[in-house]
Formats: sequence, C-alpha cells, structure tokens
Amino acid sequence: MSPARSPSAPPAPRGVSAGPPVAGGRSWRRPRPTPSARLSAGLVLVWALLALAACVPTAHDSGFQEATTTNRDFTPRYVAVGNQPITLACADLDGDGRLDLVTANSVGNSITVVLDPGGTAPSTREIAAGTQPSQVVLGNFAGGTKTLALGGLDLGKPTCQTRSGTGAADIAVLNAGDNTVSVYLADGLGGWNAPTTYALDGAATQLQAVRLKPTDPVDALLLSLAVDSQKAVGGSDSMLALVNDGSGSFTLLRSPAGTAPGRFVTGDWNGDGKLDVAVLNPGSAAATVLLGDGAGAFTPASAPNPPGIGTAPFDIVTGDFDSDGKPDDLAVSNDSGPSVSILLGQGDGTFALAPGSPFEVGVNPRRLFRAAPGSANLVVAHDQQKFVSLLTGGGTTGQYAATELGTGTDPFAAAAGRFAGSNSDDLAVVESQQRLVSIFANNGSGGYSRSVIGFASAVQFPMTGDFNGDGKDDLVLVQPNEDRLVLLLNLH
Ligand SMILES: [Ca+2]
Ligand SMILES: [Ca+2]
Ligand SMILES: [Ca+2]
Ligand SMILES: [Ca+2]
Repeated sequence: MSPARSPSAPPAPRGVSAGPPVAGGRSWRRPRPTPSARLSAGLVLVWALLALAACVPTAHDSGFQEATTTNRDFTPRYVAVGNQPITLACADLDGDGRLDLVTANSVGNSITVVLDPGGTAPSTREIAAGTQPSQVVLGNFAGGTKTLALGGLDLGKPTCQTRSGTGAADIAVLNAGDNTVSVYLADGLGGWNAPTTYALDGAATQLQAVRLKPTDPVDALLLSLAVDSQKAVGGSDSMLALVNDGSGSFTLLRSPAGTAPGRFVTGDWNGDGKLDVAVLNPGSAAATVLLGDGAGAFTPASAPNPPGIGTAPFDIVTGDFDSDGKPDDLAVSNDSGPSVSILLGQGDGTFALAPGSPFEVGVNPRRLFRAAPGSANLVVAHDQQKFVSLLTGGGTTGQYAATELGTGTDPFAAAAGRFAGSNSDDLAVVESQQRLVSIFANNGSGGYSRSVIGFASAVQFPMTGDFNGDGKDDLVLVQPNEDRLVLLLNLH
C-alpha cells in the first residue's frame, strides 16, 4: 500500500551541501548550513509542528513514517521473506531479463529467493540453509552461460548490475552459526538442488565468488578464515579457496594470510592475469597482499604488508585511485587518525602510500563505498556519528580531500544511483538509529541536497538496481525485524 501524500508536505528537502573539496587533503570540516538551508530546516520544523497538531495520519500498516519523510519520489513495496533477513544478493536468477533477489534469513536459518520483486506479481521461495546464514553470493558454479553478477554490499558492490546469459544462477551461502558453506546448484527446472555443505574449521568474515583466472569457465569461492575460539574448533588463520572442479564440486585449499584475516578484496596486483587478494588483519594493524597461482593457492607478495595501515583497519576497497587506468589500488579505513589510507599498486604486487596519505576523516570511520559506480570518489560511513565523509580525489597523485555530509544518527551503509532525475550519481545512506534512508541528490558540481524517507522499523543493506525495468534506479533494503524486503521504486 502506498502512503497517502500529505498536502502540507514540505516543498523542499533540507539542504546539506558538500561544498567544494577542502584544499590540502589532511583537513576536514563540516560545511556550515547556508541561509537557504537554515530556512529550509525552519520550514521543515514548522511543517513538522503543523503536522503534529493536525494529526497527519501515519501509514503504520505500511511501515512508513510519514512524519519523517521529506522525499516523495519513492513508492515502497514490501515483500515478505524468512525470519530476520540480514543481507541481500541480486542477479537475474531465472534468466528472464529482470532482476531477482536472495535474502539470508539469520533466525529463520534459510534463504528466500524473490523472483521479479519489481514486477506486478513477485514470487518467493524459502529454502533451508545452515545455522545463522550471514552472507549469500550468486555465481556460475556448474557451467553454461548464466545471468549473473552481481550486487552485494559485502562485495563492496551495492549496485545490482547483470552480465548477460541465459541460465539460472547458482547460490552459495555462508552460515556463520555452524561455520559452513552451502552450495545450491540450479537444477535447470527453475529451482535448485539440495545443497552440498562444506565444513570450515574457523569463522569466515567474507565469502566471495571469483574467477581464479580469466579463462576459467566457472566460479570458485574464496573465504577469509580466522580461528573460532568460541567454538573451539581449532583451525588456522587463512585464505581458503574452494576450488571448483568445473561441475560445482569443490576442494578446499588453504593459504596463510596473516593473523585473523578479515575483509578482503581481489584484483590482479602483479599483472599476470591471475587473481590476487589483499586482506585486512584488523588485530595486527596490517593488511596482507597475496599473489594467486590461478589454481587457488596464494603466496605472500615480496612486500606483503603495505605501508600506512593504521590500528584497527576496518574496511578495504579496490579501484583506480591514481587515474592510471589500472584498478589495482587500495583504500583502507583506519580507526587511528582516524583516517583512510590510499595505497597505489606498483604493478609488481607491491603498494606505495599515496602522497599525503593517510587522509584524515572524522571519528569512527567504518565501511567504505563508492560515490558512483566506477568512481574514484569514496564515501565513508562513521559509526555512531551523524555524518558520512565524502572523499574526493583520485587524480594522478592519488590525493584526496574529505568533506562531511550531515545525516541522521549512525549512518552505516551507502549506495550510489541516479535517484533524483539528473545525469549525476546521487547517494542513498541508511541510518540505523533513526530508521532513515537519506537521499543525497547530486547538483552536478559536487554539492548534495538531502531528503529523507522514514520507516517505523529499522532498514538495512541498501542496494541499487532497476527492479521494475523502467530505466530509473530503484533501491532495495531489508527490514530484519519485519521479516521483509523493502523495495523503493523510483518515481522521479
Ligand atoms: Ca529474473
Ligand atoms: Ca596476479
Ligand atoms: Ca591505478
Ligand atoms: Ca526502476
């Protein structure tokens, strides 16, 4: 059900401009509100008070909080899934050209496949998983051409983009509660076979489907694995490759990856065409660079620990941050500083700190996101704060400058997309404590204006995609406590 529009809705969103990048790169400051922003904020306050006095109805049954919503460009649609969905993956699962979704349902010990969530008649199917599934990835594990790949916040790709194919995607699920990976192969009949489950001797931070070398016809799986002392299962800290025999049957291959490896990214750091890894070791203030042999084994690079990683590194992304055409650079968020380190790939498996790096940002930097697909500009979510940092740069020196965009409390995830009808990439930021999605509309010259969409229950895990095929970017989120997806269809 769509919420009714209020005739007294505020005409303009609250203005929060990023302003020009701060010169010098090591400083950051919160932009002062402009007079028009203060006026808009005042109008919002007046409207809120009037709305309160007039008892503007709130559409509780739809989970939507009218009183906090200043962005009317999106129509919410809800799709029931399993118990406590905590994460999402997307692909065209059935090869019909329209995007589909899979949720991992943490309490339900299941996944839910949602076919065509943006269509008129979405269909869902809940499938049993292991204990506390925490991540779902989609891939081509058994050959043929499949329509895939893919969005997933855990992959640093909160945009659902497909590569073409004709067959149904296969599914892999990381089960955090019992340290297993379950692989579901498409059965060719519109469903999936009963899973094959692989036991891990440690706790995995991240699961990713990868091609170990470009000529591989199928995907392998990579995991970063740390000793799980809580479960006393022993094991060892490692990168674990699940090497695919071509039919969707996997063999485990372990490589050392420093102490307690956590989040990782993949790329080709030495230019030999074989997939390499850079993994964070949060407890030892380090990252470890591993070079792959194309068959699932990884060995440390000649200088395996890049310089400039601060204490408590939290997140890592890869991209082309020095505009040399090679997406072999790294960005790492660090609690110390607090800062973001930019590390430039040297082409031989080593990395050099960009001039001026690490770049100082506000307190508690956590997840890193791209400000636009393929962009060298980054968004930093700050734990328990009321802003995200926008890191702009990526010129030939890898120099960056930070500004802040004001948000609600505890922004923890961002997704880029064309949400506001212009040709510039806008941002959606999810804020847990105020149950808000902030839409930052890009003015095309580096400034953003903010409007918000409020919910009665927390939303998580924003992902961008055109789910109804009208050419406009939509948003999808999970609402864990309501056991459902929220699809925000873009009407702008
Ligand atoms: Ca589909
Ligand atoms: Ca390589
Ligand atoms: Ca580069
Ligand atoms: Ca759309």
